[in-house]
Amino acid sequence: MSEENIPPVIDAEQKEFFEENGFLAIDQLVPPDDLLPIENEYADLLDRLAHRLFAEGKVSSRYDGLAFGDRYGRLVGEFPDLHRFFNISLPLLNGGIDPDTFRMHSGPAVFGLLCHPRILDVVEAFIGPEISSSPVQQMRMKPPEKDLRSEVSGHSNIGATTWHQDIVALLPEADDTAQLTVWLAITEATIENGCLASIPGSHRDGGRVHCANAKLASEPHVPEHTLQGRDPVPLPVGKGGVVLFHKMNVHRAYPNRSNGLRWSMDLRYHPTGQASGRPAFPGFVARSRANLDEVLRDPSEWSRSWGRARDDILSGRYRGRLFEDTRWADVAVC
Ligand SMILES: O=C(O)CCC(=O)C(=O)O
Repeated sequence: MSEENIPPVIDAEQKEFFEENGFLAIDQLVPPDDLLPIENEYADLLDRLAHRLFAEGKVSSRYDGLAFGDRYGRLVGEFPDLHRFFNISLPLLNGGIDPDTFRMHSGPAVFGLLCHPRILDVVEAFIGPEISSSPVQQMRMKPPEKDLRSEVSGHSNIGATTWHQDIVALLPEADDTAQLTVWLAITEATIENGCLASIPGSHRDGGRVHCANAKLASEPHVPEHTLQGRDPVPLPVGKGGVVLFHKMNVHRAYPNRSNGLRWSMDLRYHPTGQASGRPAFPGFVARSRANLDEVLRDPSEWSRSWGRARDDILSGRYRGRLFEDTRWADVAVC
């Protein structure tokens, strides 16, 4: 689709729809050509990691010559922690951190998408022009579910995502933050390959009980029985499409039942000056009319800020919890 056919901003009807339902799907937003830098950056990263893991004896092959999605699927099948090296956040761990796998990726193509003008135009329509990019963000690269090792299939960065509200992993400091989730499809998202689904209007019901996941504290879920009578709406979007969520909206992602990679980023934004809910991790000012000097334009500085956060956590200089993991559980319901 050519650039001029893509609707540039949110209209009144879309805004009303979001206010009523707590989500909004936009089938096309980022032109697919603008996804080439991230595809190339990740292909290079995968190649480097394939060489390294093979040299270290952690995988049986480099899987040279396979297409990107197949190669990633084969490597993550043998070395499940690989997904952390591709994520755009440090791992959500409140303890038991292993420095070897306490990793992330913060390359310039990621920064380019965090600041993509079309994304920021949409965000501005909802929260105004003083926009901070929240560090509450994830890269989700999901191989076909059938190829996943059972111990990692419950991890939502590579497997299906259970019902949840985005507020659940934020520290209480962000209770009043107007956080907007922008979920971006790097590959087309379909019902078959694991698109999102949302419960319309659920953002108006308040905080819900989220049951703890005994193996993965970062994966609490709203139990299905508390959602009876609420019909979910599947949200397929094209490559470069986005889905917006209010932080109280209940949503999930279906499992990837296709034979190919399902790849997305979830990005979050809030008005500058409000708390992100994850103070250990660095956000930045992505757009401003009032304070142009505060806008971060240097991808290297953004990357260094994550490096400093990692050092602070590993050295023990940062002593707080990295994410909320207990607040929304209720044993009587779970
Ligand atoms: O892509 C996914 O699996 C889940 C994304 C999600 O739940 C979110 O962006 O809040």
